[in-house]
Amino acid sequence: MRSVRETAEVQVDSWLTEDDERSLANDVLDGLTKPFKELAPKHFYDARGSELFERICELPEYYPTRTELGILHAQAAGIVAMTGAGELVELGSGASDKARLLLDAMRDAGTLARYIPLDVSETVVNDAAQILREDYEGLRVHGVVGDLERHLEHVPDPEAAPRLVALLGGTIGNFAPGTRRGVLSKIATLLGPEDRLLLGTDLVKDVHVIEAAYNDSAGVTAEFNRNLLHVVNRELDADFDPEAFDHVAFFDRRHEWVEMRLRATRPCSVLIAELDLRVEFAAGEELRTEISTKFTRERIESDLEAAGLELESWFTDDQDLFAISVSRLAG
Ligand code: AVJ
Repeated sequence: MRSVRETAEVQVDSWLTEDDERSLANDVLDGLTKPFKELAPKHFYDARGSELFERICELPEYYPTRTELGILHAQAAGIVAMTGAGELVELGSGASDKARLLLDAMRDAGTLARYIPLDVSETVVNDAAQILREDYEGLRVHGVVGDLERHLEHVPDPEAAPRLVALLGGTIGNFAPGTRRGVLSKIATLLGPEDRLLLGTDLVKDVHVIEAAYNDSAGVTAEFNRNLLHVVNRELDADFDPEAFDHVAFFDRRHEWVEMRLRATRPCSVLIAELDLRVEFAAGEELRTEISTKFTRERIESDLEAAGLELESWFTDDQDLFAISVSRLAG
């Protein structure tokens, strides 16, 4: 006889293929041979990069994480009451402290059934699955290891309870406007009529506040930025001297985004052995490593609308630093 235990079950599916493992190689080949060199920010997050990002979140200058947590803390119960949600789909889940606030609210409301974290890091998904299953009795976890630009169709179908699909932390701000609309449209396909999208976005504000958040005095963001070169060195057998690059971060008012760059302080000739590629940097030449968009409510509403979504609630902090919007399929 098979013993049936009344405990939660965990399932984790990985959709990453060998091609995806080549994605750094492809991005480096493409990005470092462009007239203005660039690399995608998703490659920051190896183990050391993830650790540095967690340290960034604790810096006094870096307001987004703690502000978003404060908003969630204040609003989670209301959001769950308003939606009746019993399932959380978290895209780019990372460390699961934000998920916990929503799962707590669902547990308190008696609706909690399932958690579906999606992240490119298998470790992140496995760890979240393991820890949350232990902490929430009866919770089922169905993890998806994949890229939110390409693997959303592998998010399991909804069950009876309404779901919240959450894209928090301001991650959506990493995408350029056109890509962003595509991502939001794909996310909309995960929603049924009773489901909601929770989107965390950093807001346009005093440029000094924004720029300080990306130029912290302890230099953690600079290390995080340079870590990208360590990733390329290790993964593609390259010989970047990360110390030859300065961290640059500034707010571009016209595009309303922060740009992070790495600036060569001297001429650098870099061999990327695995790609059989030599890349030359002139002294002062810059490599763009990230954009981080700062939003207005109008911009979010129009992006949502373009994706077939309708803004339902707008939650912010008392200084209007950061916002969590709740939206649903346009009726
Ligand atoms: C994780 C993309 C939201 O854009 O603020 C923090 C990453 N980069 N400091 C952001 C980041 C530099 C962060 N996101």
